[in-house]
Amino acid sequence: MTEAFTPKNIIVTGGCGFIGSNFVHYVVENHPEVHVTVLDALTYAGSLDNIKGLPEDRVDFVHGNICDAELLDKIVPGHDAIVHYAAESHNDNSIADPEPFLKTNVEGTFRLLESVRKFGIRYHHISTDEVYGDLALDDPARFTESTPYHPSSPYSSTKASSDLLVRAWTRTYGLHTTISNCSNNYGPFQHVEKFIPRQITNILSGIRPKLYGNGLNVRDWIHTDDHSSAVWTILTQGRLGETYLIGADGEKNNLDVLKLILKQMGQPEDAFDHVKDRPGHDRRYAIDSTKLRTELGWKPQHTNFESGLDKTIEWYTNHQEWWEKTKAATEKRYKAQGQ
Ligand code: NAD
Ligand code: TDX
Repeated sequence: MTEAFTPKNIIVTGGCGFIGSNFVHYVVENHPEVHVTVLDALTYAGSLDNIKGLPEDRVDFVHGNICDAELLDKIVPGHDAIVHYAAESHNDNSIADPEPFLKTNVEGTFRLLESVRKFGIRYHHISTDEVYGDLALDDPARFTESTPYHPSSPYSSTKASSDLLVRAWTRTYGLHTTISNCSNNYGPFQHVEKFIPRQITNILSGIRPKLYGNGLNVRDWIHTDDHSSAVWTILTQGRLGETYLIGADGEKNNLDVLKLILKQMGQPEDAFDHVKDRPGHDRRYAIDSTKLRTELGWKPQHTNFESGLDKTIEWYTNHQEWWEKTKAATEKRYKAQGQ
């Protein structure tokens, strides 16, 4: 049994992106003894607005790239853990241009591991269920920690590569690490390129929602606050060297999610367009999170998807100034791809 870890001063990489910024908010609200340094390159997916208003004595911001070893030498000493969220995160972008995914997801993780090795601090690695590939729609199986890796896209193959680096550095150099693989997140601050925000902001902008292929692909949805509480639980109570899957039993196909969005936004249920399917589109993801629940006692709190979706729609409706800056460029990119 590993002793509980009580971090005081953590680095959160990618803390200006969707899930990273929600984690920073979660730590500030729930763990007053912890100071956070956000390290973020502010790519198209990151915005300082996502951490605006957080107390300055609790959160510092460093503008920089995780591939920058000299910068890591300067900022890592004095911290007791790195929680690594920074990534190129969008499958469609990885299909159009894989190179930044290799840089950030593989080389960036390598640089962080080398820094963790040099300064002897704790490391938690954020990963995805997509490393396991996909399941058939009629397969009763779900992913577990022992499912073989079988990634399909440039994005998921770079995430799988980064997980394997963490495992190898842990075994070879004895680093103190944990890994989590989570399912699809939803909630506030998610970039408008992703499925749920894209459809909500399309409707708010008078554009018809866009469904890839027949829409029967299944995703296993979890509210981002539940992801945050799970990561905190694993960071502080997880066994070193272990992987934990995070999921909230939220399987739904894309067509059903879209119909729910249309209904909750007062639109006819057929007011959307079918567009070109994603090449190599994974059919179904499904997480079995028994290990995390039984070993560490974690439970998701936001399991009513309709109510979580309603609040998410409300957030985008009330934060137009947050998303409209990136909306036109995102739709232009999709249009060029026939999506
Ligand atoms: P995001 O694209 O919204 O945010 C990524 C953040 O990382 C941005 O703030 C960006 O500026 C920053 N970043 C990118 N490259 C960087 C670099 N080289 N150096 C420093 N900062 C850099 O991503 P997200 O959806 O919040 O995903 C966060 C993490 O969670 C990723 O590791 C992703 O693989 C994982 N994940 C995401 C989901 C999901 O549903 N979105 C599910 C499971 C796991
Ligand atoms: O306009 C769209 N229409 C559509 O039908 C978009 C953007 C997506 N889709 C479909 C594709 C997927 O089946 O919706 C589903 C969800 O798509 P994304 O939001 O792009 O997410 P996904 O590809 O499932 O990956 C997400 O979850 C796992 C995150 O982006 C990853 O970072 C994470 O690892």
